[in-house]
Amino acid sequence: MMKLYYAPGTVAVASAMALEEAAIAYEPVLVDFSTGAQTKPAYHAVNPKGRVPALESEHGLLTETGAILEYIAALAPEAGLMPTDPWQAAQVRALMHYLGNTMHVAHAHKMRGHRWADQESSFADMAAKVPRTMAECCAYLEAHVLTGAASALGDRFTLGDAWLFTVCRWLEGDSVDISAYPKLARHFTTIGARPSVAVLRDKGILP
Ligand SMILES: N[C@@H](CCC(=O)N[C@@H](CS)C(=O)NCC(=O)O)C(=O)O
Repeated sequence: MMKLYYAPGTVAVASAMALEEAAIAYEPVLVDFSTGAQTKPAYHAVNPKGRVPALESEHGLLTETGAILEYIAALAPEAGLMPTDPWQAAQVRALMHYLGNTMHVAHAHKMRGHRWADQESSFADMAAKVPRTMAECCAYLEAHVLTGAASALGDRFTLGDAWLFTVCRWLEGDSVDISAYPKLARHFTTIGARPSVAVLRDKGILP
């Protein structure tokens, strides 16, 4: 059985949600951020990046949310987590790349400023800007990306929905009021009501 290394509420939630939606059995393995487990040699022996998620498969370790999600979708095509139409699939990937490369990075400036700077004053400056950069991302998604009724981009749940839901859970902590973005708020509520989300709560993957 595959193992998913996760910490509750992190971007690893998207991978866990995809596994649940694909009905793929997996063993969740907690990486306890409260003790800094992700920085310790024991976890670095598993994932030298010191990050979650990491998916241990029979072939070896897979990291990066985008790669993990696509792997899960490919393992369970019957779950329809990625559209078969090339253009629609590309739209889902465009959303996923935006979430990973822009929005997650903007969010990380609140708690992880040490990745980019050394001085305390730099951390404060970076953290102070997070509500604005995250709000700008929300405004962009609201105006230019969210076109679907039941999901972000259409009528079917896709990998993009799992990742978008995961990132939107961070908005309150980033002092962004999701209700200012009606399509995003509706998406958050709709996806949050899925049975897979309840399962993640039961398993402690979603706080
Ligand atoms: N590009 C990676 C980013 C993974 C990442 O940064 N995960 C965060 C949690 S949301 C983490 O493990 N942080 C631990 C740390 O910075 O110490 C992905 O999308 O999977």
